[in-house]
This record gives sequence, C-alpha cells and structure tokens, in this order.
Amino acid sequence: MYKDLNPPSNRVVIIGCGSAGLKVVQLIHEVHTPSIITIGIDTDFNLSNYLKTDHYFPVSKSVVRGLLDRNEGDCTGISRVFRNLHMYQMQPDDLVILTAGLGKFTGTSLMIALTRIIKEITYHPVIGIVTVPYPHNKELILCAKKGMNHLVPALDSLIVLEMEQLKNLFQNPGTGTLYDKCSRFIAAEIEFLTTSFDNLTGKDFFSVMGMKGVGVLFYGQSAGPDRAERLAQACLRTPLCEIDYRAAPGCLVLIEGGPGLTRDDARNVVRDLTFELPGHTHIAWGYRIMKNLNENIHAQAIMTGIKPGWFRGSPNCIASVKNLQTG
Ligand SMILES: Nc1nc2c(ncn2[C@@H]2O[C@H](COP(=O)(O)OP(=O)(O)OP(=O)(O)O)[C@@H](O)[C@H]2O)c(=O)[nH]1
Ligand SMILES: [Mg+2]
Repeated sequence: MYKDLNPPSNRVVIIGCGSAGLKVVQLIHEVHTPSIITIGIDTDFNLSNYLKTDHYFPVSKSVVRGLLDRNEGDCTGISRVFRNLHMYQMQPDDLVILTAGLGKFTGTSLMIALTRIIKEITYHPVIGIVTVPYPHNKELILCAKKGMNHLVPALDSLIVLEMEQLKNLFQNPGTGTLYDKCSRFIAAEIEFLTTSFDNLTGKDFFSVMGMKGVGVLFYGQSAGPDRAERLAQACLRTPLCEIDYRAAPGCLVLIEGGPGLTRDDARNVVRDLTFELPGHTHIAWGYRIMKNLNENIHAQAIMTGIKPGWFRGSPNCIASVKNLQTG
C-alpha cells in the first residue's frame, strides 16, 4: 500500500464477480497479503464451504436476472442483497478493485450492480479490471458491450483486457490454458497495482486512476545490458486492448527489476513509454527492486481516462472493437 496512505485503515478490497472473477480473487487470497480483503460473489450457493476467499457472497440467479436490460439505477433487488456489504465493514477509504470476465450474464451484471453500491460507500476512485471475449462470439460481445456501456461511466477506471490480445501475449495457448493464464495475469496485475513503489504516492496513484474512462494496459519485460532501452519498446508492442491511447490524460508506469535497476533507468523507461502522450498528461511512476529478478526488468503502463469512442481497428480485433464502441 502506498506510503502516504495509512494501512490498515486504508485497505484494498478485491471483489471477484461471477466465475472468472472468483478465480482471480482465489489466486490473490493464496498470497495472504494482510491489507487485502478478498470477496467473491456468484450465484452458486454450494461454494461457501470450500471457496478460498475472505468472504463469499452467494446471490440467487433471480436477483441478478434481467439486470443488464433494466434502466440505469434500477437495481433495487440487488441493493437489498448487497446491503450486507456493510457487514464486511467496508470503509469509505478502502481502495476497491472489481474484476469479472465480461460477456456472460452473472459477472457482468453483478459488477454493474456492485459498482453503483460501492461508489456510494467509498470516496477513492473505484477501479475495474475486465476481460472482453473473442470478437467472433457475437452473443458474448453484445453482453460485454452492454457491460461496458454501464461500467465506463460508473467506474473511475475500467482496465479492459481483450482476450485476443492476451492470447497473443501468452503466444496462443488453447482456451483452457488461456483462461488459467488470464486469471493468473489479472491476479498478478492487482498485486502489482496495490503494493508500494519508490517515487509513487497514493495521491498520484488515485489522481491517475480517477481520470474516468477506459484504461489500456501495456506490459513488457526484458533482460541483458540494454534492457532499459528495450523495455519501453516491448511494452508499446503489447497493448492489451486496441484503443487509441495517444490523448490519454493519465498514465501510470510501474517498473520492477533486480538490484541493478536504478532510478535513472526507471526514469528513462517512463520517458520512452510516454513520448507520444500530450504534455498535459498526468504521468505517475514508481519502481521497486526485487532481488529475485536478477538481470530481469518488467514494466507495465496503464494509460487512463480514454474515451471508449477511441477504440481503433487492427487486423485481429477490428470486430470486437467496432462492436464495443459505446458511443
Ligand atoms: N480470466 C478468466 N476468464 C474467463 C474464465 N472463464 C471464462 N472467462 C471469460 O469470462 C467471460 C465470462 O465467463 P464466466 O465468468 O464463466 O461467466 P459468469 O459471469 O460466471 O456468467 P454465467 O455464465 O451466468 O455463470 C467469458 O466470456 C470468458 O471470456 C476463466 O477461468 N478465467
Ligand atoms: Mg458462472
């Protein structure tokens, strides 16, 4: 947790919605970070006994049914159920991150309903991390689009990971393995986002993540003598959502490397990663030394505050991008 914030009163609450979201929170729970609370929410009442999260919250299918097609704000039934969230002592200064796989009914609907309720409880930016299904599956894409339509205005940052792009990152594994790798990637991403980095304050973090809009994540790693120079290029080659980020008003860059990583290296990576952004973009960055990384260096950049209309076409995701425009 960032050093100018105040654990344990500033806690991180991670909420996984639906089956895909549950997998992510279980992975985070395995790490047992004391300032992180994990909550899973799904429609299976039998999971309570063996699910590995701090709290599991079963909701009946009838409560979530139809939610996606109702008018915004009309989620009375679900609000009644989620009033129980206060039982988990959610605090106004908790940092809340919600995650789901968009495209099917449960995770998408629950994430929308929860976002509205959590926005009333906390005053910090509320962050969502979602996957978007393959472009060829029209039914799933339509549901994901509805989800985006609700979530982009409701959340402070919605980090969108396209399955198509994740598949490229993991070099085309089969679907079963891909889902597993995605869950692990998102869990590691959340861990990365919520630990403390030199040079990064909580104030900077929240102002960049509170820019309102889509967040696009770039991820890269490199090793060897000119690793810092190559790292920014590696990241820029790997956007996990095809969207035009060049006017993004916010950018968060997090870098980790072995003991040889210097502050100047980190600053150079940030410079090379952000050269296309306008001068007024708020750029926040941090770095940390991890002894076990030896010669390796990793970076991620999240360009934030992007308007959904900036989704752009590319040969492999033009269908999803066109379908996802929320206008
Ligand atoms: N990261 C990850 N994503 C998954 C996994 N399984 C499915 N997905 C993606 O998430 C989307 C939603 O799938 P689920 O989470 O299984 O569905 P749900 O929200 O529980 O909805 P229901 O079908 O009503 O139970 C799918 O369209 C996939 O793109 C998984 O194991 N890990
Ligand atoms: Mg499910």
